[in-house]
Amino acid sequence: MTEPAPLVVVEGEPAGRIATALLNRPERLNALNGELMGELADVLRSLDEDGDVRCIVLGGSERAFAAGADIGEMATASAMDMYAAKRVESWDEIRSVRTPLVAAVSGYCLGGGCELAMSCDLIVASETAVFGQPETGLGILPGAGATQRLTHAVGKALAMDVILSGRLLSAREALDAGLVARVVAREAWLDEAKRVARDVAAKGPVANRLAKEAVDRAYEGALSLGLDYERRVLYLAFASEDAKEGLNAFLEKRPPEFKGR
Ligand code: DAK
Repeated sequence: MTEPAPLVVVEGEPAGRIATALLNRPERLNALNGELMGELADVLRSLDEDGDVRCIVLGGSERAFAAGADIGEMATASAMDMYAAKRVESWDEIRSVRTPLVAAVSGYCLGGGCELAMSCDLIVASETAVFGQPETGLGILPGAGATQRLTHAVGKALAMDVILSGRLLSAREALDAGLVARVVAREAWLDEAKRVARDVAAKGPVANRLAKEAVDRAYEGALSLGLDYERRVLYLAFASEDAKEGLNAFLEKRPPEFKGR
């Protein structure tokens, strides 16, 4: 019997120092189900514990970094299921990785996918990248940091536009707004992210880990409170009829009919 393909493919480099983790669920545009998130948290934890790895690149495929959390999985979840879900722990583990993380983003980077990219320390984006938080179109709201991290990155006006209206941002718009560090040619998305990672890895590893912590402290106090609040209101949204309608409408490939309850 053949082994199932890993949901996260890890590649090292002969010279050590950087490692690349690529999401590998192409038939679902890397939608983040519980299994993939668990595997990702395990991979990142073991790379974080590997003293030779000084920078990690996290990427998807050329078509999609990730099109969000898995809608099929969420469609059947109650508010209590969400509250109890183990997948929340995977997000927390990713947040606690101390090794610098570079997100290599090509194609769709939506919902939980955009939140995953924002959980990294910097984003290198292909000119094809599309960023967005489509959750409210599904009757739910971002639950893995976008209400806080996107707002910090791009400011209230644009964050409200993206979250409330579903506006998508091109790579250039994301660069101009401060969400993305660099935009590169379509074919260079992964190579350029690795090049940045090698630059990071050439610096003092202790200094870099401490600098990462210090930069995060620029807004960490408010961030923790905000993330906690966001997660709780997401659970509340899952108790609404609108959430059931929005998630099922996506799966049934039809526009949602929200009733506001
Ligand atoms: N989940 C599940 N399946 C997905 C998916 C997703 N997010 N995105 C795409 N797919 C599936 C499609 O259903 C399709 O499956 P088949 O029809 O082939 O069976 C396949 O992937 C290819 O997608 P499309 O056929 O739709 O491809 P297109 O090029 O036409 O369109 C698209 C690409 C990205 C515009 C479209 O697929 C799309 O709109 N996808 C959904 C994007 C979205 O709404 N994302 C936000 C999801 S909500 C939490 C943390 C985080 C979250 C929640 C909780 N906790 C810590 C509690 C996050 C929530 C979200 O991300």
